[in-house]
Amino acid sequence: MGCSEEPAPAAVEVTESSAAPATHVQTVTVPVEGMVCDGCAEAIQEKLSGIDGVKSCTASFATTSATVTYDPEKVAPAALHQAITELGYKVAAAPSP
Ligand SMILES: [Cu+2]
Repeated sequence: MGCSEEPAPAAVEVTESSAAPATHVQTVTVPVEGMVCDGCAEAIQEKLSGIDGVKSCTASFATTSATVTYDPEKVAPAALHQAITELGYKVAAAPSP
């Protein structure tokens, strides 16, 4: 009896999905050989960014690598490697699947 201090029910929190809806992307960092300046990195970056399925690409001469965020349903890592090779650079090591 007396006063039952029932805690007020917490307001129902609407959980907003913070993640992007149903987009599966993967990020891979590809070590690139043959870059000699920042321009090389830019060229790689532009080339890879232009590939269908690639969401974004950041190539860096400082780290001699290209970090690519892509949709694996649209583009395979092999295609990324090929694009780099077409530009005259080498993929230092193919990441194991
Ligand atoms: Cu260069």
